[in-house]
Amino acid sequence: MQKGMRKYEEFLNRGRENFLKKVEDAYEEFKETKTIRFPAWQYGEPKGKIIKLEVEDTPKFGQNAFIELDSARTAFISIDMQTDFAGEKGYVDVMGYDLAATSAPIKPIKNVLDTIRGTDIKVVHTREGHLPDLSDAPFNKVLRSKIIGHGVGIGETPEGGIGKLLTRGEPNWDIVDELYPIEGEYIVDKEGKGAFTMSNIHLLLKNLGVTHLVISGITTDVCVHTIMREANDYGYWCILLKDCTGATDEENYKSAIKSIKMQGGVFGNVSDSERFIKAVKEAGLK
Ligand code: C5J
Repeated sequence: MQKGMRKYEEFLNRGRENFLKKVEDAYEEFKETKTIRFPAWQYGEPKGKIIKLEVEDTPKFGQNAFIELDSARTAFISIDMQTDFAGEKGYVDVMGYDLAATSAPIKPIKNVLDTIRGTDIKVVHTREGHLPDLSDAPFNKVLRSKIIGHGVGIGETPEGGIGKLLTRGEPNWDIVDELYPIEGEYIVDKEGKGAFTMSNIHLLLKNLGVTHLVISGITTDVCVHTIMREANDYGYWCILLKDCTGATDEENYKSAIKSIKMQGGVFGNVSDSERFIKAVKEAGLK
């Protein structure tokens, strides 16, 4: 037995070789085509149309590549596009941040929704918020929100506000009108920044047969990054559309985008709404 190799691992060698052969094949194909092909060996033949999406700074900064998605196994995720994060007298506004940055993604997300609605791409919206009695709200989160909000925190209504901050059922907690879900789309409610440990999203995506996530929403460095990291760990292929996301701080936005691209795509890939819309149209979906 090789030093450092526990005995039981010898049993696994055949699986390892088969798996590495698939990796080798995909690698050879990538070298020739600069494309990460849809892994039909793993998920089965495509059920929808293949979307060939350009992603930037892949595998290295300054290099572009493509990734293939099966439309029928793709979900477009719109994360926390709620008034609390993008509108006046909401949570982010009360904390004193510039709403221009968090509301900027509304238009590009709407452009994507207009393109994909009516296709077989699934649409999932998430909302961050707590039960009205705050029984699911961590004390640390609520206290910190009160401190940064100068006395008005989660569960309380700011002066002139339209409802209690980050509280389920309040008008400010809901998704902004421009991006409001339509029939056939999914809504995931979550208490945390992440969704995979805090909601039914993993089960929902599994039931829908989703393998690839096209991600949008706010804020880039908080909920968007947390969810992207969780999804990536579970093996979903994640692509963030960089103009469809915004943060409360420009430097954090830039760092969040950059960190995704490290290590050849440590948390997935980055593209934008124009490239995605073009790819959807070229796939013959619209
Ligand atoms: C934050 C979020 N920023 N949706 N939540 O607290 O990113």
